[in-house]
Amino acid sequence: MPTVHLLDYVAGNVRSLVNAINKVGYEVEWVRSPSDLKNVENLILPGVGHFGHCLSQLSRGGYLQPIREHINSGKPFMGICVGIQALFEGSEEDPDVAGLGVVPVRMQKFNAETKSVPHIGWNSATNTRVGSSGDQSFCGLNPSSKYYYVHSYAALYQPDVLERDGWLVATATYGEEKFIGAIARDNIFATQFHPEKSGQAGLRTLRAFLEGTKLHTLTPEISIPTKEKTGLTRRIIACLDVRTNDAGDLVVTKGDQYDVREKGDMETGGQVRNLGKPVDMARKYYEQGADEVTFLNITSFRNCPVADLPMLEILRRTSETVFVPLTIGGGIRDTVDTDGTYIPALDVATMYFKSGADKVSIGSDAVIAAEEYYEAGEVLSGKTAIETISKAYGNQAVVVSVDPKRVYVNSPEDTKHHTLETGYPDAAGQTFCWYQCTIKGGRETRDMDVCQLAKAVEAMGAGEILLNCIDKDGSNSGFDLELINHVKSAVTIPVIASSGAGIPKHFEEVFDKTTTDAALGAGMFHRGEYTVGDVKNYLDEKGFLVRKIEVDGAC
Ligand code: 1PR
Repeated sequence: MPTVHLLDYVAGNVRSLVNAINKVGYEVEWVRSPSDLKNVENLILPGVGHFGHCLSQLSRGGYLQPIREHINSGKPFMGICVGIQALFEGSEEDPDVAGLGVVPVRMQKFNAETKSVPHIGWNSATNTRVGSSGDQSFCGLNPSSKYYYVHSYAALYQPDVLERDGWLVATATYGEEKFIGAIARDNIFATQFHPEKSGQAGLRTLRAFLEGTKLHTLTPEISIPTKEKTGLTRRIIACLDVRTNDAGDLVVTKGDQYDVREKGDMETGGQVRNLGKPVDMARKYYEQGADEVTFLNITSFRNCPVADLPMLEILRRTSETVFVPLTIGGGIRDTVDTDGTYIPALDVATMYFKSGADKVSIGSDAVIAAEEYYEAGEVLSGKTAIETISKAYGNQAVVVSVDPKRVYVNSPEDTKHHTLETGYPDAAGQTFCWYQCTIKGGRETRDMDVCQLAKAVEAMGAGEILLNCIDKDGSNSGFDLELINHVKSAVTIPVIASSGAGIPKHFEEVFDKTTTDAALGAGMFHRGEYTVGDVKNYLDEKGFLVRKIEVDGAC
């Protein structure tokens, strides 16, 4: 296999990138010291997290000048995510830290008053010259393809400024803001999106870079989108609740209101529902077009040494064949290992990131941390799992999974919690309710409502909320639209609607009647009633923008 060098000085969570590079026929060699760069031909600089942290680390390690020399020598260079940002002059995120200054732009934060920030999901990367100078694009990019982005800061696009200097520029639009999604000039190609997480479209760009493909002509049928639809696609997530069944096998299961055991039947009564094997099912959903796959480890595997957690192996194997973002939840907290060793949540998360996870999802621990936050007078401790992990890996890497239950009251004055007036009164005719947070898979209720929790975890640095609803879980009756709008009005970070999806129309409803940023399904996919593709086709017919599955085409 031909080789490519990877400079992973900062993040340490590039397993998916390595897998993607292998998938397109190249082998990775690591840059271990600045002097290695002299002998490198193809160089890839990935990066996640904070601009300042990455650039300072590279500077401290003595890498900045050798990277400049590599670029100036004309040898191929690719930057990914913070790797493209490193090429810029600087960022509002860390104004005192300088970038390499190869590209004369500065980044600024997306406007959070008009939309959720971070910008998470699938968006375009369209050559600004497509349509004006022949239907050409660069480095395998395609105007009808979608790419996976996750960032809060962006280089806003200024027409022709870079093009005048010979740069090829591909842009995406988020709300009212148009920003740079990818750039190329001579030996440089860099993307704000993650090619290794962008399915076949992303693999095509990686291959194009490694094979030295520059401009390519687009075939007419995939050249320019015919409809005026831009921006983030409607993100569809497949969720797999994983646990060991009574025979000790790790299986995908699914509950009704979180009860995952079979009912009634003499043969199966009381057994954990077994709906399939986690790695195989994740791959199936990827092939059906899932935009993300989430694994929730719904039991704690208490007797297992942390380093042997079965979910680590599941992630390692899944990330070999699934090239969309992977989230892992369950047990992300400070832990005492079987031998008595204390393992901070950050170290637990690091193991998952190194095994191929892109995000960790925190449930019970987030509720406890939020309680402490309010007890301390809304002061951050800096020590919680959310804070430590988001500081090290960026906010976008931390999801908080919320498991609320509806509590009815006669009037808002009957509770100190955030209430809403519901269109679905209870049997006693009560028309107000609040949503109570639970921990330990819904087994324990806490004196905190879902909006309090959402606001606290946003303040701590969570990048996204996975909003379940115990009343709706497994009901096939549609999402709890009232709950979703309730939480959306409390935070600016993205919210994933979860629980209750039973038919494709439920996804139309949730995107139509709420401002949710993504929607998640589980049971309807596991039982084989619908595929992810069915949901996307339905949304497409209804005029929603969705990412379509691409077959592996030549660059
Ligand atoms: O508390 O940090 O260890 O995390 C535990 C995680 O496991 C939490 O994210 C919690 O939501 C999850 N969990 C715990 N027990 C259960 C259970 O089902 N007994 N599953 C559980 C939660 C809910 C959803 C489900 C949707 C969609 N699963 O993620 O996939 O409700 O289902 P549907 O489309 O079939 O309605 P910690």
